[in-house]
Amino acid sequence: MGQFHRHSYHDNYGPEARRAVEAEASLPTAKHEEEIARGLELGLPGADSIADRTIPTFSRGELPHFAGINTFLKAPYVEDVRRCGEYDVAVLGAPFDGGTTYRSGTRFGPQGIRKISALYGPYSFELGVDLRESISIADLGDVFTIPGNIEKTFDQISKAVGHVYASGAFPVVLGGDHSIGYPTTRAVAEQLGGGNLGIIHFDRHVDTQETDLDERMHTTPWFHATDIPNVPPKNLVQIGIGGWQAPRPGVKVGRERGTTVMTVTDCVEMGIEAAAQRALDVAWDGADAVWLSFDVDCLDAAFVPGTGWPEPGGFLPREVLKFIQLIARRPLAGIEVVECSPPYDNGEITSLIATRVICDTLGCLVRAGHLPTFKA
Ligand SMILES: [Mn+2]
Repeated sequence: MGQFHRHSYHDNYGPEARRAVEAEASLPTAKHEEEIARGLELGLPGADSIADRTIPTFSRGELPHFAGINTFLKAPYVEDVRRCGEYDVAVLGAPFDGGTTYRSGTRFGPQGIRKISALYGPYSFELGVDLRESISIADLGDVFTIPGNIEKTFDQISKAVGHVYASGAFPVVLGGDHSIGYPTTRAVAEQLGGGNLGIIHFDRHVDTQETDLDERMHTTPWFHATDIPNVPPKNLVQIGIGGWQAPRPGVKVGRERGTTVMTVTDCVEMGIEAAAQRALDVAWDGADAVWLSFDVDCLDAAFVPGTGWPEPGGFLPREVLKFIQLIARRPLAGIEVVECSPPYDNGEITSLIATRVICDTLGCLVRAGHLPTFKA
């Protein structure tokens, strides 16, 4: 070790790369080795001609990335949802697009996100985190949504998210259109013993009107969420709002209720660091927990063709990823990623950014020591 390694660390990398390379050296490999042993046991040792004896006959686990069954990050499919509390993180799909008011297709969001998530391993270079070594992830499959009945679907989603949250597993909800933001936050709010829930909401759209087309739709979740006594509008921070798709009734409600709105220009001009701090200050002001609701359309339309209401002028991917790193300095109650519509996607790019946002959120929470959460 000694001189040679220290020399290579200190002289050959940019500052972030150096931290990343140093972090990697301290990551364990125990879970990876367990996965290989499990693969060889369940999938049989590879054929005699395979020189690498870690390769099984049947693909089990991460490799090859194009093989296997599409759960999120190839996490185990946990069919018995009563067992979700045995895991640190539980992924659940909410395949519902009955709240969409233009393009549909987000009922296929969970499938699209799971499919492209196979591209990812559990390790992030810059974050210096290996999810496989740090946390256990279960994929619970999807909530049984009711096409054409938004209210019954809300009840199903609330029951599912409430079950996961109560189990102690960190909920990751794969949308679905943004109408699901109401039942997800309703479920968490019910379990805070009267304590307040804050919401950090990334979107180009305010989604705060009472009804749209005479019903509760994907344009209305935060009106109804902030009607819940312990989800006060003063703890709702809306990031990236702007463009030609913001209905005036929603703007009026936000003005009356005092939600915090930051446009893309606000965030870029004050700097992502200051904007993220403002978001944390607002969401956590007197709150016991904070939910992250991420609409992929907060990104510029160029990056998210597969979404219901694409709008130019949004964030760059690196801006939202920076935001997430900063927000995850504080714990989260859970995350939903919504409005990913694979039928309109190109090259799975929208599903990929949805996957990336989830993985970065988990990685940052691990790095900050907020995952795994303590379980009694
Ligand atoms: Mn939106």
